Amino acid sequence: MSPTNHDAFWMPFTANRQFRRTPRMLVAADGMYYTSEDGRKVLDGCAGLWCVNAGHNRPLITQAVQKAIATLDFAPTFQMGHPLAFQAADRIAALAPGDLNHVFFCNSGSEAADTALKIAIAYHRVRGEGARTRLIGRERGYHGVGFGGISVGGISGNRKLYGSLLTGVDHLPHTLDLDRNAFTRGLPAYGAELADNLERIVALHDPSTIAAVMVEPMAGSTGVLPPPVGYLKRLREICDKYGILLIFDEVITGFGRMGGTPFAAEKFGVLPDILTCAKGITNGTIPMGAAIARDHVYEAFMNGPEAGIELPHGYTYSGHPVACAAALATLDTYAEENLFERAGDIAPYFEEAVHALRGLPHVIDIRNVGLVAGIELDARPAAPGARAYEIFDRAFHKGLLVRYTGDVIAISPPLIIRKSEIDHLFGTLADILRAVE
Ligand code: PXG
Ligand code: PLP
Repeated sequence: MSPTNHDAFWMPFTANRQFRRTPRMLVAADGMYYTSEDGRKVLDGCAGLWCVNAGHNRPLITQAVQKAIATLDFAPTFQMGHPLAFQAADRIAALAPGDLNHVFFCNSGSEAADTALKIAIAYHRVRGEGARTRLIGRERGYHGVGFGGISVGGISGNRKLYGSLLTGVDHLPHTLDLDRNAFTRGLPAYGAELADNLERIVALHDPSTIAAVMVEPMAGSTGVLPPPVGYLKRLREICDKYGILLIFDEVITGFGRMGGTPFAAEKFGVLPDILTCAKGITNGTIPMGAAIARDHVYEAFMNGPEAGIELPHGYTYSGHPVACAAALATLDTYAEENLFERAGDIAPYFEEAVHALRGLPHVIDIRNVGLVAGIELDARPAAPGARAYEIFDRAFHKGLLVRYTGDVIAISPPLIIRKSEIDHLFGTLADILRAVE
């Protein structure tokens, strides 16, 4: 049943008036496909919004959610507990690398980002280094839409309407370098030295004032920027040298997206002090996010009086029973089907397929890692993003859902995608690239 009134829902990150003229409506989903309102099958080329990593309508998850909501619809987690929250935290901690053992639940990637930033500042304060309050992000970084996330984030369009933001924030340069790295397969060879800008920022502000550096191991939302070889290791070294916490925002990169490992941290061999995740944590079914802290971070808080609340922070729905049930069943689904390994195994085929678009009209770069690809187009004069929007819209009407951001088409399918579906996905895109002006 189609709503006739499109005015009441103020749509997020959407051109609301443009949408109302040409609504694109989804009404059902199963496996690799959505069903549109007019009854067409639409291949999901972006796992919803980078979150449905196991594909749609997975029975284990659906049943777990149904059972949970009928058993314990809600339970507070402030000064109370329920078993599913402890079980889910335990499973997530076991999946996370190294001693990332302590899971703070929230409801989205944005809340996870703000939670991690607050933990980082508070961590220094409880250790007697209260002057460490500055946060370092990166140009083009995306950490959601809370005030912390947009301040540390580096997407000007998401910042400029919102006043002075957080103070005491600085930014590393982004790592996109088309001159040296265009059409790289996997991690770009050039750019590790960009991490050395952290030395300069540290020198400018003095290390004693800096709490944390937060980056996406692979910047997703801004248009798929895999990290240059050696870049993340260099960031880790500089953070260690100056006692700065390193936060990886793995909201997109988590849960197998990079192929082969649960998190990018392992894939790239760098352990952050805090790791944030969301999206794939419940396969997109129920809102959930988490900030996961290493032992030394958590333990720094566990020293005051035992009756004192160590971290005055939390959300009504932190560790919501239905979300925890969804998370547990999601992790079971990933494990039963070896989906992280599967993503790693099929990634070379996916890489070939996306790089076959090289040479088509408008394509100025192709970037990929794991089951993510970004296809960068030259912008139409005086109309940035217009060509990518047109491709996105045409794709939808041809039965393919992709994301676009600026003039980058982003592809991040569910990890269950088959070779024939990869062929169809990029074949459709190739046809559209040949057809658009
Ligand atoms: N951090 C990162 C790295 C993200 O990618 C968030 C935080 C925020 O998560 P929530 O759950 O608050 O949205 C994200 C979210 C896109 C797109 O295609 C990307 C995201 C969300 C919606 C669209 O550009 N990333
Ligand atoms: N605003 C008011 C008036 C509240 O009472 C609360 C929580 O009790 C919140 C905001 C925060 O809501 P949440 O815990 O869902 O983030």
